Amino acid sequence: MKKTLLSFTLAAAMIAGTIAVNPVAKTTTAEAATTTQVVNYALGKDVIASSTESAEYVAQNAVDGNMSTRWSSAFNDGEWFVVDLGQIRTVGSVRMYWEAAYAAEYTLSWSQDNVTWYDAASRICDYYSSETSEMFYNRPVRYIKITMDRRGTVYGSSLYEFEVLGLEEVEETTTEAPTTEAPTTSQPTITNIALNKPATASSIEGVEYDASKAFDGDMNTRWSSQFSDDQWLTVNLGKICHIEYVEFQWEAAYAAYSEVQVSFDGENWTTYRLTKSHGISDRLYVFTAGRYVRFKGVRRATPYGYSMYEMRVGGWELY
Ligand SMILES: [Ca+2]
Ligand SMILES: [Ca+2]
Repeated sequence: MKKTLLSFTLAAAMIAGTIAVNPVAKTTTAEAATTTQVVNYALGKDVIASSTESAEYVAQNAVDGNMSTRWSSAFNDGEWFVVDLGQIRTVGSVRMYWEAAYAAEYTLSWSQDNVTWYDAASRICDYYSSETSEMFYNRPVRYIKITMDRRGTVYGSSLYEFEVLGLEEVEETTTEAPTTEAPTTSQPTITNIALNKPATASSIEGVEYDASKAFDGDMNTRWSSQFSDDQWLTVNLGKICHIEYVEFQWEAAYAAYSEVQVSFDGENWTTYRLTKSHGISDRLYVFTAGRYVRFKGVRRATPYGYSMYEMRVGGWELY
């Protein structure tokens, strides 16, 4: 018995020796390592929809991982569907892949118990986009609902896929060659890509308050508009950029309600709602791409115009 054990130990030592010098076998030592991956929690989960256009376009098609199948609603505004993730998940973002029949306006809400619901994001899409994303900021979520508040076409609202994304630690498997690992998750550094970029405004209160003052990086200078609600301020980033967020540093004359709009061409705009402001500063995450970014005043907080020391656009240049 003892002799057998010794033989086994020797044999194991010999194998261990082989492992130390054999590069192929060496990868087995990384067995316990973990890596972070993006996971789609909605994939294959239960979905309930308010309607379907026909049996061909059931809601399950929006979470089947197949980009050639889709959910399509009846031809009404206000149609919705709910996906049940099966358990509470830490959700980073939601990504939607739209068929031509898109929603011009939609709301995402979430729940842990399918009873109490919270709004997470609303968006107005002035024109068609094949893909939109909304941040969930790692909320603990089980149910996610999308309501198609307003249709972009005369048809219903139609989604190829509805992804609910989160980050998960997964064990690296030894069968994966290191060279075929997922691309690095490191992203470019976020800077103020609007700094010193050319800007235009609907109006100025006076020559010392021109549009460029909101983009000069100086908190002692500011843009100030004339005294009416319908005013805007646009910056041209010069290149197509990833836009992480838009930030306003307000003077006392702030916007009680305002919108952020993003455009590739300066003519067609996608609108992102801003929640009611209490002044000082606001930051709105948009997670989109574009070249032109516009502050659009909806309602002033004071009898004066809109005035901001700085309008910052956090992101990086794409091309
Ligand atoms: Ca599908
Ligand atoms: Ca300034």
